Amino acid sequence: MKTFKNPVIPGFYPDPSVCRVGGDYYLVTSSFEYFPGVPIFHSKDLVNWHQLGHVLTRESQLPLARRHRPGFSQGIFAPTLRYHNGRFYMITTNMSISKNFFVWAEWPEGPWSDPVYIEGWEGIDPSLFFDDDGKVYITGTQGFQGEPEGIYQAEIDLETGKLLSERRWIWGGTGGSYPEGPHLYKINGWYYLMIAEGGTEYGHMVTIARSRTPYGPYESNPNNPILSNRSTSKPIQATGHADLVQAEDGSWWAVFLGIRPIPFTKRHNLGRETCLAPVWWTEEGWPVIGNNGKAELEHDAGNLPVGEPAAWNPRDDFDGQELSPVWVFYRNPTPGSWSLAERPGWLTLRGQAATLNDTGSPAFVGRRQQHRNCEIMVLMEFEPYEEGEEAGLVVFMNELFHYEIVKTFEGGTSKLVLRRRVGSMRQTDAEIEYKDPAVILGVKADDYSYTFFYARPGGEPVELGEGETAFLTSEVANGFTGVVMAMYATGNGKTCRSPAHFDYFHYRQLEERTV
Ligand code: 6LW
Repeated sequence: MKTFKNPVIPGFYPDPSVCRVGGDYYLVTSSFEYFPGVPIFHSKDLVNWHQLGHVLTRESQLPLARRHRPGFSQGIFAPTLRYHNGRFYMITTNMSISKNFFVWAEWPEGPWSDPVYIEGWEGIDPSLFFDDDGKVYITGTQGFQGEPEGIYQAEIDLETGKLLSERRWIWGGTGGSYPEGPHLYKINGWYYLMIAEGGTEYGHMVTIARSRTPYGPYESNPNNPILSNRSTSKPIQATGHADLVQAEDGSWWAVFLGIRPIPFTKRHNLGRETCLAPVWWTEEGWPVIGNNGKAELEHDAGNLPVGEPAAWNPRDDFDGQELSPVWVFYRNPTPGSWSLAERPGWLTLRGQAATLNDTGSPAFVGRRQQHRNCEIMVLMEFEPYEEGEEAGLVVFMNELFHYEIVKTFEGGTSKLVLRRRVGSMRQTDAEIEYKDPAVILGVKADDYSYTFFYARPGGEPVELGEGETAFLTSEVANGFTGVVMAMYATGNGKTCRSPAHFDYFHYRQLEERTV
């Protein structure tokens, strides 16, 4: 029996939405305040995914200026991806401006259109459904000012982005909190409305209802939820927010988010990850996801043409003209804050006034931590000679929760410093004088700690200290993201005179890729 392992896309890739075009599958996920936004992946087998790039690559598509207090994810919430009549549509919410919009493209690699904002449509988690009669429905999570919470729907004209009908409440779920994340499908003459309930934490679940007409009345599946790992001791928890797709052989599959708590804890640092499970249909015509409604680390792959995973490339030498799509900025990057051209073969960061603690955009190029056990290492050249200039490596959850190992210029001398911020608690863990321009900085992650080290090029690594993984978890730090490991620089209130150059970023897995 051929099997596959979950998560199929490890690391913070939540709220997956999938569509199939012939033998090709495409998938998008949420990206919150990271830029570019909405990573888009391609697969031939639903199991091995290759990132094509991002859907939202221009600031005009994704303004991320922060309006609210720190520590809470804004930006892009749950997107939906659909293909219709030669066009891909991606619809989502930008929480930084509280607007719903869609973009479209003829090719998944882009170029994607400018955003079409949907006036009169509020809330989150918008989804599109193309009916056989040519009508297009927008379905989303709403319920304001005394209205019942739940799923609302209207007809929409995708050429103009205008609503063609009144919005109507169509279902409130089965009584769980936060009925949200709807997707509508037409299967065998039924309209199926699948949603998430219970909140995106440990009570998360997927429920479904059906009707003969798009607006209902929706009849709830008597066997809801069709997926939930709540109240189990399974290694994958918080499963929910699913999307269905049918393979060419007629089999059905669901992608959904799940978390892998740190063993023996109820905390997770890698964010919500993209998982896959087979879907079965009961005789009464209701779908059941996974192992009788439970998601496992390993599932039967059925007839999926599962290929070999691509070899993991541990190292980026920054030799290309463009950054690989694995890299993201925190909010819209400030022009001049990064460059691959300034020193060819190196990534150059120029520290801005914004620090890691601000709601602006620091000079920051990072990638998701995708494995609980891994090691990252960079070779940095940085010669600060103005007070407060610093550059280094950060293990980042949000601006209130991060640990960093940096080279900085303080009190007239340059030093290596290890420090942490855990909410309002800030601490310097280690400080040593370090004058050489070049330094190797590294972090080794395991289930319970991040261990920081440095080395002189050609020298032995020296440990500077460690910090708990527990504080860099969603349960402690809030928000909807997972840990991002980044190179960064800051002038602590002004632009740095000295650039920081990174020769490579090495990311080594210390465990099997998907376990
Ligand atoms: C998303 C909502 C949810 O909009 O979390 O898990 C929110 N589900 O549907 C952010 O990811």
